[in-house]
Parts: sequence; C-alpha cells; structure tokens
Amino acid sequence: MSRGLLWWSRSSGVPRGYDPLVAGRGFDAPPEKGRQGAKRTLEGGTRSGSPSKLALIVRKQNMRKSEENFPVFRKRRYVVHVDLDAFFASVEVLLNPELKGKPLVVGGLPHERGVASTCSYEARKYGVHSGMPLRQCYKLCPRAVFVRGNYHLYQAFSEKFFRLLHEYTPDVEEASLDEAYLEFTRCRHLYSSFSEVAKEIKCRVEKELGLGVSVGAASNKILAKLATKKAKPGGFFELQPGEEEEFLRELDISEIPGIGPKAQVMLRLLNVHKIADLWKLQLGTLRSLFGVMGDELYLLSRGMDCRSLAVEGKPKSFSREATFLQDIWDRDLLLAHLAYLCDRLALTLRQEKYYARVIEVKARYSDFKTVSRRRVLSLPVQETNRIYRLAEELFLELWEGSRLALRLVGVKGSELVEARHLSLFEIYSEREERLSQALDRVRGKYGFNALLTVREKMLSGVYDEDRGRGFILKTASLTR
Ligand code: TTP
Ligand code: MG
Repeated sequence: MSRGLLWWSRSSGVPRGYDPLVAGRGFDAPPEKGRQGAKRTLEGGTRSGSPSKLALIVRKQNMRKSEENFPVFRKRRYVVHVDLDAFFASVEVLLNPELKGKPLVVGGLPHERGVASTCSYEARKYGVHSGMPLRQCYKLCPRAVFVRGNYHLYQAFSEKFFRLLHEYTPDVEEASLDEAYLEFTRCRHLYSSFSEVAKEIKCRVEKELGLGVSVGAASNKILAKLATKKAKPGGFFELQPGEEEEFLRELDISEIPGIGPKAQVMLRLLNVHKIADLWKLQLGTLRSLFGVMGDELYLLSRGMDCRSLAVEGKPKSFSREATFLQDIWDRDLLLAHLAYLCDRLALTLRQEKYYARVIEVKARYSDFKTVSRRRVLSLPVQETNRIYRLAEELFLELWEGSRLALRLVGVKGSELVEARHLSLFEIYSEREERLSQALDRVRGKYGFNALLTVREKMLSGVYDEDRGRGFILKTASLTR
C-alpha cells in the first residue's frame, strides 16, 4: 500500500488506503523499523524516546514566532481568553432582574421569523441554542421568555468590556463582541502572578459590568479558548504546562476551531470523534481530506498554536444587514432598507476612519438562497452617497432578474484602508465628502434620525425609532 495515497471505498465510506495500523505515525516518521510499540505522545514524539522531528520543527517555529513579537522572552507564553456568558441574555437580565433564573431567548418573539441570537443557560437545558429558528425554540421551551433585544445597548456593554481589558496589557485581540484574548508575555514583569491578574479581570468584569464571564488561561490561543469553554459558565480554568495531553484527549473534535459540520461528518465516518482519535491520523491523511487546513488541524489538535494575537485592532470589514419582519418584494421598500444600511455603514467607516476598497451587497431570498455581488474600487469610499449608489447598482443587478421576495439584505465594506490616494485619472469631487461631514455634524448634535433621505423615511412606518441611534431593526448586525 502506498502511503499518502487515498481513495474512497464505496462500501465502507472509509478512505481505502487508510490503515489504522499505520495511523499514528506522523508524516515525519521514519519507516516502520524501530517504531512499533512506541506510544505516540501529544508532542508528536514517543514516550520512550526523544521528541519527533515535527515536534522540534514546531518548537523552533514557536520560538521564532514569539521572538518576532517578544524578542526578549524565550519562556512560556501566557495567554488569557475572556468570554462573557450568554452575553445578550445577561444584559437583558441585568436590565430586568425578574428574568433572572428563567429560560430566556433573545432575537425575536416566538411567532416571528428569524433565529435566536442567544439564550440564557436555563433555556440551553431544553436544547435551545444560538442560530436556532425562534419557532423551534418555542417548541422546545414554550415557557421561555422571548425578547427582541437591543443591539445598541449590547454594543455599549461591549465597548465598556474592551476598555476594561485594555487597562491590563497592550496585547488585546478583540475576537468578537464579547470575547478577547490577552497576552501577558510582553508585560510579565508588571505582574507577580498571571493567574491572579486573570482572576482580577474576571472579578472586575462581574462587578463593573454586572455580567457573568468565563476566563481561561494557557500558553497559547487555542488552549486558552478551550480552557474558557471548560470554565463556562462563570468559572476560571488555568491549564498548566504538561497538562495539555490529558486535557485535550477526551474533548470532542467539534471543539477545535476550523472543524465545521462538513469536516465533522467526514471525520466521524473515519470513527474519529474525540481529539485523541484525531492524533491517530497521519498528517498525510489530514492533508488529503482537508488540503492545507490539514496541517493546521494536525497542530491545533495537539494544542500547538503559534498564532500571535491580532492586536492591531484593525478590522477586516464592516457590515450592516437586516432580516425583515416579513418577506419583501416591493422594490422601493427594499431600496429603503439598503439606503439605511449603507448610511449606517458609511457612518461607521467615517467614525473608525477607514475607506472601503470593496463594497459587497448580499440578499437572501425567501427560500434562504443567499446571493451576493461585490465591486472592487480604484478609489476607496466612506461617503454615504457613493456607497449607496454602488450598492444600489449591485443590488439591482442581482435582484431585478428574479424579482423574488427577499428576507434579508446586507451591505459590507472590506479591504479597508486608512487613507486614499487620488488618482490623476479619476474624476473626483469633494462635494460628497463635504456632504457626509455636514451630515455627521448635524447627526452628532441632533441624533441619527434627525436627517434621513426620503427613501430612508419609508422605514418610519415599519420600525420603531430611537431618535439618537436610528431605526431599531430586527437583526441589526454588529459585525466588525
Ligand atoms: P457567544 O459568545 O458565542 O455566545 P454567548 O455569549 O451568548 O454564550 P456563551 O456563554 O456560550 O459565550 O456570542 C456572543 C453574542 O453574540 C451572543 O450573546 C449573541 C451574539 N450572537 C449572535 O447574534 N448570533 C450567533 O449566532 C451567535 C453565536 C452569537
Ligand atoms: Mg459569550
């Protein structure tokens, strides 16, 4: 049998060429001689012998990576992962203490379309989870309290959360609205004990934000994140060096970031359910199954992660989208939504001082089919009118042919740049820029909805308004 060659057996669904007897030898393993009976360890070495070549390469890589970022220290990294518990639901409970201890679903009312943004831990006992259609949540837990949610409020809590975290170290990666990695390797001399700092952060978040939080501490990002998962809800878990193998062994493969539902199906067909099962697969097998991702999977499953924190805080994109209360086919009403979302997106771009080089429009039909169109621009944009004109063009291109009812539209600005260089060959007028600046000034003083276009005004009859913040959409997106 040739190693590295893999083809599918129709009868078993298991790749032929995959031999469990050979599995367990790393890609770097020498031919069989002298290897039989040697038990593989997490580090890719053998219990009886020295670490394998792979382990040495990884260690070297780790060292080089950390040298780039932390030139002085060659010791263990110290990474803390912090994640708020049932974030949106916890904010709701904070505002309305009567909800405490009750199953709570955030995202809409039971009869409404759309999905749950999140739910309290009491609701999770019934099988309810984020992303589940609201009607299904209701079926599973009819006595749950359902709330639509207030996204502006969650954003305000999120900002306060990150401000607090930034007090402790300059190396903070804001991974999502309620989740961050903090690295203390660089400022290790400031603290006598890292676990004490991690615990202090946990206490302060609970006290100053009034929200439950879970904290994990380990020597890299993946282990810290998995430690937080173990600590949830409301706990602190620190993974000590040397404990990695035992910690990872029994975890389900779905815990590894990057193993999505499709990959899980494939792995489970190979009888790989736990992370320890994954260790038995050769790198070559993982490569055949997942391409370049196979390498990452091989390392992450062994708790090896040399990724540094994305601390610059530079976002990759900003997007705004809305799921409608009912499917919409009316062209003007669709464009009204699009205009409002573009307006919000443009405002964010200006507030964050970015220009977008790519504008993308997304539409979801009533049958959930999702389509998108994007345009790469030679002149990056942040002006409301420029963004809307482009978005309208893209939207009509993708929608007018079908004229089907839609359940969602969205607009995204990506490939962000901090300054734009005007081209000699580009016709450019400052008018739009000045108009946007004037718009921001008025809105800064009188609130977002103080100035709306006639098109946007159509939404007044559809949604409630928060004069300062705009319309209260059903699923306002807060993605960065
Ligand atoms: P998560 O941190 O994934 O979830 P959570 O904080 O609600 O619960 P956990 O204790 O497991 O961390 O997401 C943070 C918030 O992001 C969540 O409260 C709601 C929002 N969210 C969505 O809107 N849609 C989603 O699909 C998910 C996963 C989260
Ligand atoms: Mg959370």
